[in-house]
Amino acid sequence: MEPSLEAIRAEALGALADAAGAEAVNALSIRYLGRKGVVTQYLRNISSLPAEQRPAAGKAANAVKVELESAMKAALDRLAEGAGRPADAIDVSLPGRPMAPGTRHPITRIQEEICDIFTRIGFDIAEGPEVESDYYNFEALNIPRDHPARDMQDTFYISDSVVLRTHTSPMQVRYMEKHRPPVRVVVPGKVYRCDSDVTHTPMFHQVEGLLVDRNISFGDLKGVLTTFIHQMFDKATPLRFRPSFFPFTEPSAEVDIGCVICRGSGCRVCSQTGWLEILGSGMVHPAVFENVDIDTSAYSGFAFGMGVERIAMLKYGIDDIRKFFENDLRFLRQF
Ligand code: 2U9
Repeated sequence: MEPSLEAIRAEALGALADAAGAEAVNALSIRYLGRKGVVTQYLRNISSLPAEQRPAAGKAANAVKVELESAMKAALDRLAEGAGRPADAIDVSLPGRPMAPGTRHPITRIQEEICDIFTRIGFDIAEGPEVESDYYNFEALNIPRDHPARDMQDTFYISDSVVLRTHTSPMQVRYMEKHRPPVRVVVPGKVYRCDSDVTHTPMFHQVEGLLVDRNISFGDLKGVLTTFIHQMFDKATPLRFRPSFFPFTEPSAEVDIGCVICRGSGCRVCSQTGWLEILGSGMVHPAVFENVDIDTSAYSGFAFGMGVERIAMLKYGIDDIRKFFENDLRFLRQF
């Protein structure tokens, strides 16, 4: 017995649903709709039916033929769409790409290391504006009008009375305006000077400290800075205090450590002296205290300042400061 039109239709659609690729669909198209295909054969056989049955049988068989043709075409379109998927389509089954976690910049690390040592011995941390008034950057710090630091060659001027701060000291003045003694504060941050060579960049980082209380002496300054240097470098690092001058401290001293490269015997880095200058310091000048209304008969204090890049260069043995700012990952990944 010949299969019914409905059985042919169901079988063809079932086989099409299972077809895995374009080749299988084309084979089904030939099997059902080709010259000798099942549907074609069925249509031919209609001519042998009684005349009154032919129109209805022809109409039903043609409808199945059209339905199968369009189902085959739709299946081929679907498969072609899958094969031609754009190359950048996301394949959610692939493992994720690992993200490089990144590291802190060596200058950030050293700056944090310096601040951590001081916070452990009771200092607060304060930060201030990088665009600063002439008053806070110079005037309040007893830096006279004719001082070379005020020259255009040394300072970036925004206007006659506004500068890019040349040190973090202005923030210490601001801090004393808001906090009465006892004051113990370190100020990290970016500072700006018109200077550029292997050991100077127009922007660099400083950490400055200030301690003000009753009965503070130069001995306290020496004790705090010795503790700091022995924690930052090595417990056995030799150091010396050398007389110096800063307008905002009196007396003033620079602090040297035994050369970390040659251990004191003399080399290119320490200019054959065996010593490296590491920070500046001194007892806060009475004129600075007067500007912030601190009674110099009751209080005294000391201050110090250091360049973060210089400390990093000595600690890591780097001979060119510009390496810190070129953002060469081969350099930065070493830290
Ligand atoms: C106030 C009073 C005094 C901070 C000080 C230095 C000495 C010093 C330099 C070292 C290298 C800066 O990075 S550097 O160029 N700093 O030598 N700084 S005493 O004295 C102060 C600060 C604030 C109110």
